[in-house]
Amino acid sequence: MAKASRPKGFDNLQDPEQHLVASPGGATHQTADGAQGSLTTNQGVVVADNQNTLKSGSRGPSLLEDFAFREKITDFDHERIPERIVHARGSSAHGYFEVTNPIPHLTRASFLAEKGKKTEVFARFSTVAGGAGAGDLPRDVRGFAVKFYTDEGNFDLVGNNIPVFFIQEAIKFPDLIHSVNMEPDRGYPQDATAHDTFWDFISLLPESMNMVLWIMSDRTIPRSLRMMVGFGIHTFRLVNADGKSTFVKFHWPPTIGSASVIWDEAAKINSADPDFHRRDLYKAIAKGAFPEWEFGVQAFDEERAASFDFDIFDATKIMAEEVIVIEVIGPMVLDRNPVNFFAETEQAAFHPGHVVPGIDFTDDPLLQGRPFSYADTQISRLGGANFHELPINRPRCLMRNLQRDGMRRMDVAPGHVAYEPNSLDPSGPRENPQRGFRTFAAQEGEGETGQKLRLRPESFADHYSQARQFYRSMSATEQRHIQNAFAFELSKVETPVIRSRMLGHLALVEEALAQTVETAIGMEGERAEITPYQAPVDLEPSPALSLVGKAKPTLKGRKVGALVTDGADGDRLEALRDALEKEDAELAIVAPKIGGVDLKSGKHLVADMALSGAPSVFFDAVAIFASAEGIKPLLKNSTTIDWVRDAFGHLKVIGHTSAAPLFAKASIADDLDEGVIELDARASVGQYIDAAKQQRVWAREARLAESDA
Ligand code: HDE
Repeated sequence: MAKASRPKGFDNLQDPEQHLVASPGGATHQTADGAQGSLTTNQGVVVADNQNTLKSGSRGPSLLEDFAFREKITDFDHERIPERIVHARGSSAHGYFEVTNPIPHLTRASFLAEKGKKTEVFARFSTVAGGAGAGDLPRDVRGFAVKFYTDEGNFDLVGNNIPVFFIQEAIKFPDLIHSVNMEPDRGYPQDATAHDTFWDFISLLPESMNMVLWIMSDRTIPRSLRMMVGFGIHTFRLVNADGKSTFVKFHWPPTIGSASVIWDEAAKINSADPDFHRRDLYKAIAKGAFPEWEFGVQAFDEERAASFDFDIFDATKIMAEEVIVIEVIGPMVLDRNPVNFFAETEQAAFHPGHVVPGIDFTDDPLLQGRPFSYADTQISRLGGANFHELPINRPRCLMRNLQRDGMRRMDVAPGHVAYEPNSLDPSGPRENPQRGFRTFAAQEGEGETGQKLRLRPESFADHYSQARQFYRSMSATEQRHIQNAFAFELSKVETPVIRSRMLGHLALVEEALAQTVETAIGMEGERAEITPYQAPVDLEPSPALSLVGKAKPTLKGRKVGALVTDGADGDRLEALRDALEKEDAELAIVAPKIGGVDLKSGKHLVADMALSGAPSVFFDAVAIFASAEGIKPLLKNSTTIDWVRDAFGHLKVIGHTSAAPLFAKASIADDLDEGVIELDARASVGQYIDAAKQQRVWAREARLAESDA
């Protein structure tokens, strides 16, 4: 902002030598002289005094006449709108989707069919269970909702970061959500599945077993929203210009790879920084490290669909990548933060019923229930049917129709008629059979079609085989994490019969899993016997399901924390910084005090974070740059000991200079392994980078587990 246009009084706030003088009202006065910087009421009246209410005498009662005060407080009183009934806590960003490999053979949707076409998008990521102010790292599914503002209307793909769902039928959704929500009599837990009502419901719902295996895996504690895979879940239908239909599943793998935190980290991050994911997304975009995904589809025709050993309309099942490959259509890049959280993130109205020509529904009974629900909820959340007029929800293409009026209508519709057909307004909007949305004329089912039935098809009845396949596709580490997650969650369940029922289900998934969990929670021999409707079969494992197996060796978008003491060797630190920059990774300097440290060279190093507010759980890998003298005060400090012990226990690569006394204090000196690297020469920086690119020292976990046993 040019200095001249800055409101008078701001200058002293920019001045490091500032000297603020308070008024009797307590505030430092900031006033404007021209109309430009003036504060006004909603009616545009310039406010002369924003510090004091109108009173009868300076110490007398306030006057009702003070319209500026009343307006300000009334606005404030009504600032909140109802939060979303699910997915209340979310973070979002703007960006674009660009077609690099068009799919006109599959769809006529222009935003997918034309090479080079760029479409504006708005993506919102969310947790499901917690309220808008809950923490970012509970064990929970993450929402992955994207609004594509296409030139043929808005398409909303409202997905999750897990490719299957808990239930097969829309009518069960309120029950599912009521079971996971805080328990109605006691009002807790705020955002966790680890409680009786959730596991009671799940243990009575065999169709949820596949999803339950996924949510007990590390997918539900993502390292970053930028590193989550998105899935459309349902089978959708694409229709090309010749009217040919193809089934698809939508996918968004992140280009920097997918990664999760460890459960102990999740708990610690949630308390040290409940906004960990939101902050990470915002900061990455602000500094130009734009999150990116490859948007693609698994496509298959009706004939192929009939050959699978599960029903493609059953949302509790995955389509293995080994069976149908993902065809990448192009990148989705998020390159702009919202300007106003409320106007954009809070007021965004996603809706699976928002489809464009070339994209169509299928008979998945879960998908069928969604288009009704999403419009309905916006009416109470956003105060009426005109939510499409809010800037974040408006289509970017021309929108004209004869729908009128209603609460909060903002458009001023011109014209004499609001009906069709009409002869009075020949230039008014008319249907367009060529360009318009036409529902695909699907041949509905066989046999039972035409009868009104409340029935679940037999083809939806295998509830355990894919859960078993998921478990068997995991690495040993991932299997251990699933076992631990079940043990943790079931230990929080207070009613023993619920635990017994879950053990019975786990035995149907995998006997060894049930046994490990049983032992871990001390309930050997207390398993309920469950007779499945359909006995599970052994499916081929799908290696693509393992996050660890699929991890990319990269540091791109990752954050390394360097704990630096007074007297540390700055050259080593700079060598690491250079190497990390080449990998597109970030280095954060953590110092005992936020004021920074004095390096060996005498140079002062400014800190990014103070040790007390930057536990090592914030970082993907760490380094310690110490000096023999500088480390001494830290040896007496439990925060430092925790920093190092946690970094080691969370399987991080640790680079260091002169940190041996700290390892001894943290009781890890005897366990140091290939992931602890002394940064004594330039070559060792390369070694550190190679090790850190592997994300974690997984072998350490097995070793530590063994030594614990
Ligand atoms: Fe949603 N869901 N849902 N859902 N859902 C909502 O809509 C609902 C389902 C998902 O960032 C609500 O605007 C029903 C599956 C996401 O704003 C509500 C059923 C999947 C978001 C609603 C489902 C989702 C929502 C709450 C069973 C994964 C957040 C506020 C038929 C594919 C979108 C709102 C955002 C939000 C209802 C099932 C994902 C109440 C009835 C399956 C990511 O309308």
